[in-house]
Amino acid sequence: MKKIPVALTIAGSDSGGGAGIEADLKTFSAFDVYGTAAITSVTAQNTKKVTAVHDIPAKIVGEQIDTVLDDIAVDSVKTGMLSNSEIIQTVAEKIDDRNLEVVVDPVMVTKSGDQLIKDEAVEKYIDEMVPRSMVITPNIREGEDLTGVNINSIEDMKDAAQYLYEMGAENVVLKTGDAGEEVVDIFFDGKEFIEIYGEKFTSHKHGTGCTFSSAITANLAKGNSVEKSVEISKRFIDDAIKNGLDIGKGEKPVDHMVWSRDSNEK
Ligand code: PXL
Repeated sequence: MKKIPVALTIAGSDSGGGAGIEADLKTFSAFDVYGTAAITSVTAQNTKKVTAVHDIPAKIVGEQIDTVLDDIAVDSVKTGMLSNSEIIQTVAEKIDDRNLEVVVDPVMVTKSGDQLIKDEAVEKYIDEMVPRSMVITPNIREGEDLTGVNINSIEDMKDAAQYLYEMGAENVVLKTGDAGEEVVDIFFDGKEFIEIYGEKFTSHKHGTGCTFSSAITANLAKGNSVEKSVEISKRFIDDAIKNGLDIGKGEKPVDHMVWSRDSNEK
């Protein structure tokens, strides 16, 4: 019998397949990690827009988490779209009851500009999810919304990362600050700031946040440290964007399977 690391994603479904649960499960598979899923919302979505959102009742979200964890030894957990206060409350309770160490991707707005968290839930998200993050992975806009810090420079990014740490997040990856020709991510673990530079991309960005945080989760499931998981995931997401897929007519998706293909197929 084969032993395989297991990850759980607690997130929304993107019917277009590029982001959300679909991205998470593909990414887990790409790292040879077995994926399990608790679905929080169903979105009707393609690469151009979100046309409908249906939130799953919080009780059913909680049941999915409990039922998976009652039977399956899960090595790592991530959260994505948590659209309303009831779902946030339930997920926070499960994290506490089950002593989960979670990668928190603070999903707020899609690349197509559609909001995935209700206005009423933002304060609750800040209060409940930031302090429960083993790793939190906001982009600049999410970093601003979570902290209230206006981010216009690398120094501002470090201030916002420090602030998120003080709010209770154990590790912060604040993504894609402007660094001229390049972009920079700031990694902060409460001790030192690490600047991670990468290419600036202009297309194939659908699913980047979900895929990056899932890659971190998969690497944690395999027993890698947080810092090593972030470093591998940054190289992975850059390759996934660079080799993005010609799917749809809007913001095209990353290639979650990029590291699993023969190079001559890319
Ligand atoms: O932005 C990330 C994201 C998270 N979750 C779902 C999404 C998206 C983006 O499209 O659709 C379900």
